[in-house]
Amino acid sequence: MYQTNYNWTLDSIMEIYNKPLLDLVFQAASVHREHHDPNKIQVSTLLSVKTGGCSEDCAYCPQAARYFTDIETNDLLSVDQVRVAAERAKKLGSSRLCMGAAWRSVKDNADFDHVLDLVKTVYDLDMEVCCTLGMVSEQQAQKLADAGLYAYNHNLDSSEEFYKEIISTRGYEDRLKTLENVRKANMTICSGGIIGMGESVEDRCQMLLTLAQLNPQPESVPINALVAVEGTPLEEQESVEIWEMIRMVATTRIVMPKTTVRLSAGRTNMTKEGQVFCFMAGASSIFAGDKLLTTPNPDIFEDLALFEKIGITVQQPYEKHAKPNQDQNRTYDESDQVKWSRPDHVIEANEKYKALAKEKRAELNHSKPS
Ligand code: SAM
Ligand code: DTB
Ligand code: SF4
Repeated sequence: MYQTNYNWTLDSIMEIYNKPLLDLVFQAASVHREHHDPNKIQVSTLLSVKTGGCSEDCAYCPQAARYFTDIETNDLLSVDQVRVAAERAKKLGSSRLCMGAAWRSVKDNADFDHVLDLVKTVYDLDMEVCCTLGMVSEQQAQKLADAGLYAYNHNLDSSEEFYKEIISTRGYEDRLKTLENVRKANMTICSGGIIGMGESVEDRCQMLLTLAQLNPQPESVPINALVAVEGTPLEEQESVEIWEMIRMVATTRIVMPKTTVRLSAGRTNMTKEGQVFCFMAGASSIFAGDKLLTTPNPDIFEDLALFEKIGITVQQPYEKHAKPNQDQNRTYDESDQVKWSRPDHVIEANEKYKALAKEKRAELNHSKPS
C-alpha cells in the first residue's frame, strides 16, 4: 500500500511533476485507486455569502475593493437565502456547501454571529458545511466548529516566495497560522492554490511541499486555474494549458494520496475531455454552482450529464469523515485577539491597478449628471 509520506523534498516533487505526462498520469491513477473509488466524485457547491469590498490586495481577486472590476457587491445573505441555495445544491448532488466571504479576517461581531447561524442552518440539512472567511483565530475557529462546520477553506495559493509578488497586505505565516487554528478546533482543512499567475514550476511544487508537510495533510486540496479578471493586476495572464492542470492534479494526488483533490476555478476554459483526464489523474471533486464566487462556472446539469455518460456517481455527505458534533455550551476566551501581520513590501503592479481604479472611479463621478 502506498503510504502518506511527510518527508517529501522539493527535488522529488519536481521530478514527479516533470515526468513524461502519460507516466505521470499512470502513477497518479494507480495511487488514486489505492485510496479512493475512481468512479466517485465529491461535489461542493460554492456560495458567496458576502461579495466584494475586501480590504486585501490579492492580485488575482476581483473582490479586492482597491481594483476596478465589474462585480456586483453584496452584504451578507440571509438565513433563508442560504437555506434555499443549500437545499437546491443537495438535491442536485452536492454533499457540501462552501460559503465564501470577501473578508481579510473574521471579526468578533454581529456579522460573524450571523455566519454561525448560516453554518447551523446548513448543518441541519445534513450537508457538510465549509466556510472560507479569511484569517481566523483559535477561538473563532472553535466557534465555527461548535456550530457544526466540517471544513475550513484557506488557500496557501503559491510558494512563500511567489506569494510576496501577489499579496502585500498579509504574510504567508498568517495563512499557516490560520490553518493551525483550524486544526486545533478539529475541523478538516481545505487548502490549495492557483496556477497560472506567472509562478514557476518550482513555486507550484514548493506549495505542494508545504501542504504535504502539514501533519495531518489537508483533507482537501483545491487546484484553481487563474480566472484572469479585467481590472485586476493579473488581467493579462494567459490561461493555463490543460496539460499544466493535469500535471498539477496528478502531482498533488501522488504527494498527498488520501486527500480530496478538487478541480476548482477555471473549468469553463477546459473541455469535458480535459476534465475527465484530470479525474483520471486523481481529481476527485469539483466546485459546482451557477458561478464560482463572482466568475462563471459550468452549468451543474452539464456536469451531471457528463458524470452519467462516463459512469460516475456522486459522493454522499460524511462518507469520508464523520459528521461533527455541535457544542452549544462551550465558553470562549474572549481575550484571544490575534494581530495579523502587515508586511511592509510594495507590489508595483498592485499599486498601478489601484491607481487606475481611482482614475476610473473619478471619471465615472465626473460623467454622472449632477
Ligand atoms: N477572503 C478569503 C480568503 O482569501 O481566504 C476567502 C475567499 S477567497 C476568494 C478564496 C480563494 O479563491 C483564494 O484563496 C483563491 O485561491 C481563490 N481565487 C480568488 N480569485 C481567483 C481567481 N481570479 N482565479 C482563481 N482562483 C481565485
Ligand atoms: C477555492 O480554492 N476556489 C474557490 C473556493 N476555494 C472559495 C473560489 C474560486 C474563486 C474564483 C474567482 C471568483 O469567482 O471570484
Ligand atoms: Fe479578499 Fe480573499 Fe479576494 Fe484576497 S482572495 S481580496 S482576501 S476576498
